[in-house]
Amino acid sequence: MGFFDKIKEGLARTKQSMTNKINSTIASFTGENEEFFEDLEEVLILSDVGGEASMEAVEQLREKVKSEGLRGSEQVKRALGQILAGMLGENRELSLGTKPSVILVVGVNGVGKTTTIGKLALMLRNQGKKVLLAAGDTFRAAAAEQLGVWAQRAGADIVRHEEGSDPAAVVFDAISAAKARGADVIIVDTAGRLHNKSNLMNELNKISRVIDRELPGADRETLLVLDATTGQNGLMQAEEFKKYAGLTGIVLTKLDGTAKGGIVFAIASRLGVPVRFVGVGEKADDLIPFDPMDFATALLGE
Ligand SMILES: Nc1nc2c(ncn2[C@@H]2O[C@H](COP(=O)(O)OP(=O)(O)O)[C@@H](O)[C@H]2O)c(=O)[nH]1
Ligand SMILES: [Mg+2]
Repeated sequence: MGFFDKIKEGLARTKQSMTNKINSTIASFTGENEEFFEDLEEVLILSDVGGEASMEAVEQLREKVKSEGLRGSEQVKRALGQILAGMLGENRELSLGTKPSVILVVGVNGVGKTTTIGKLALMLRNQGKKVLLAAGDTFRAAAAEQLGVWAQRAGADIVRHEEGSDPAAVVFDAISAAKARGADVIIVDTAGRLHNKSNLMNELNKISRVIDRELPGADRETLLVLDATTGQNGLMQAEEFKKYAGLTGIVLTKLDGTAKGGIVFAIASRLGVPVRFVGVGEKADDLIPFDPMDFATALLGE
């Protein structure tokens, strides 16, 4: 299945709801008419785009309709697609130039961190990279076991310690192992207990210091995994992590499970951190590199 079809399939629920509503609102366009713009803003807000981003998109559209003299729903739809894509920012690949480089994966419990790491490991393996996973969620033995299953599936190495051990020590050992074995990328899994926020942030800090010290100058990505079905609540978590963990990207999971794909726009406008991948299912190949234009087109497409 092509890349684009996969987005469209993953967005099936969103398309049924958000896309249909946007398209039927656009179909009602009969020239500059305040009611049309209000309806459109409401549809965007109901689709989790968020108040601010919805207002901004509609404002831009209002101006475009006026300045370019747009007529008819096809022209308006094309203009909205460009505006929405523009709001999502530039597409950028992960920087993983150094050997080894590091991907630190953070986020609260249950959002899909471990699953995403498995999918990423497979994607990188398919690009010919040697991948090593660090089982930094030492809170439950089951977490390292789950990561072990993914390591096997993806053909990646794994470094794990006993339940309850220090995650920073796991990362230290993973870095030594990666150097010794010539691994290209280390992907670090972490625990996500937010009920004890300062504890969690301290733990992430300690991991970060170990990476700084053991791999100075190495390329590092810090990806926050967010569950799309949690809607606007997820954004509050994201702001916390942004403050303490210095994010370089977002992975938005479970986009297959929500009718409100608009959360992608709220993330871009509120956080200013680019969405790098979207998860559209539980299988190994259900992770898609995020492309703003493709996403906007798929969202508005037939
Ligand atoms: N439908 C769907 N389920 C997902 C996706 N990503 C992860 N999951 C499921 O979400 C649950 C929690 O995932 P897990 O990786 O253990 O989350 P973690 O606690 O953050 O490590 C599991 O049942 C996963 O299969 C996704 O993109 N779509
Ligand atoms: Mg996990």
